[in-house]
Amino acid sequence: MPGKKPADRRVREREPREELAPARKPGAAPARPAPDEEAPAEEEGPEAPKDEERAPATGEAEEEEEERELAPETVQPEEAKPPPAPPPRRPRDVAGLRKGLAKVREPEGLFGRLKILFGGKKEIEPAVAEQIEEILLTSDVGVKTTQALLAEVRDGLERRELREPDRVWEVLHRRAIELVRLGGGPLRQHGKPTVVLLVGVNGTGKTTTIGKLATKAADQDRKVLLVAGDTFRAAAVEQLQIWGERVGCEVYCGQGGADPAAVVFDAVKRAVETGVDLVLVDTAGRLHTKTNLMDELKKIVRTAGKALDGAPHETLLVVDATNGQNALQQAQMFKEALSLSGIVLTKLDGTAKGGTALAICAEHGLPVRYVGVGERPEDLRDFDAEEFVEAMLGRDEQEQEAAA
Ligand SMILES: Nc1nc2c(ncn2[C@@H]2O[C@H](COP(=O)(O)OP(=O)(O)O)[C@@H](O)[C@H]2O)c(=O)[nH]1
Ligand SMILES: [Mg+2]
Repeated sequence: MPGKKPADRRVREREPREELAPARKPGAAPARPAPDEEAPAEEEGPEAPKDEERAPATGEAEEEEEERELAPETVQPEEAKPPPAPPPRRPRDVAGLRKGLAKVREPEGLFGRLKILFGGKKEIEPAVAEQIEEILLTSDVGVKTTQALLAEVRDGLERRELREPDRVWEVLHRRAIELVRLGGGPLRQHGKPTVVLLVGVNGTGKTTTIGKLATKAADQDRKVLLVAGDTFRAAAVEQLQIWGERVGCEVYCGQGGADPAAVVFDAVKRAVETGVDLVLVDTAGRLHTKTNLMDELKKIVRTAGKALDGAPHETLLVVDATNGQNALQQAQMFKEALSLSGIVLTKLDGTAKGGTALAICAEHGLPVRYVGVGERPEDLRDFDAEEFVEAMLGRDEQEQEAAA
């Protein structure tokens, strides 16, 4: 069997932690295997166990009661479900996040432009709705989401029930929170090991996010394994190895050009044997072969499930906030092929627009789980709807007092 050797293994032995991060609350929706897959053909599975060990196709997933306790809150926007309870929260740090979103708050940014528009006005005229719309549309909020965000303001202004700038801010703020509050929360331990797949097009920040997530997990004394599922680009493997060294965790790589699904299968097996808590799988964003990227990713998903029942427990789509409408299209494309459990929105420090988070949440029903606000390991922040909207659209206390 080719591609079985962990080419570069750098291990810093850690005492496995007694207790892992608590499992998700019971009753959360189960992790779903990739949608619309028929029973996968077995020919390509590396040393794959046969059918009975395989993760079921979507149609069978409803019967999987036993998995529910540890399963994530996979978002299924089409189904009517009660809103998930918010996960346990760390203290909010609006000021900290605001530093990362500094561009959004500059005069040419989303917040900055709204602030200028509202500035000094005692009363907002109905016609101002058009200007708010223009600002939202040019800030990557997207057409549908802009309408959703603005409907109540527009209506209120037209009826003259809404006149004061303070109240208009309030409504926008509240609607924005409602749009992005999808109850994702940070990664949870779904069992040992928990396998997480990161997908997304090239350059969005998958490998960097893996490094950041590994740093967080290692800081909590969790044993991490990084897996190089992008086997065709030597640079991709090297980049992951650098993160492995930095974090002090093992990196599992196949031989150059090995079948990524085979590498993932072996890596997950190894993680089970060596008591790893968290497996983070890096994947390709574009292929240098004729294989279709989505087919390859689906195969990785199937193979992970053969190596460990329920794996991958989460599949995160990494999206670059500076990509605007492209980010929305990427979400659509990946959502159609894979069962995504959420979004990592990167490079928010690099955009004055900032509307991508609102648009992805509102249009795709995918919860943002983390936001990237820089290249350092500590620049990955857990996403919290209130904190995010307050950091982006919240006014300074001084301003509010001045307006009162
Ligand atoms: N400013 C900024 N840069 C980022 C962030 N996340 C990733 N990057 C940078 O984006 C580039 C591409 O990231 P990489 O992880 O290689 O993307 P991949 O191709 O998806 O694996 C690198 O230069 C990263 O340092 C972020 O949140 N903010
Ligand atoms: Mg990469």
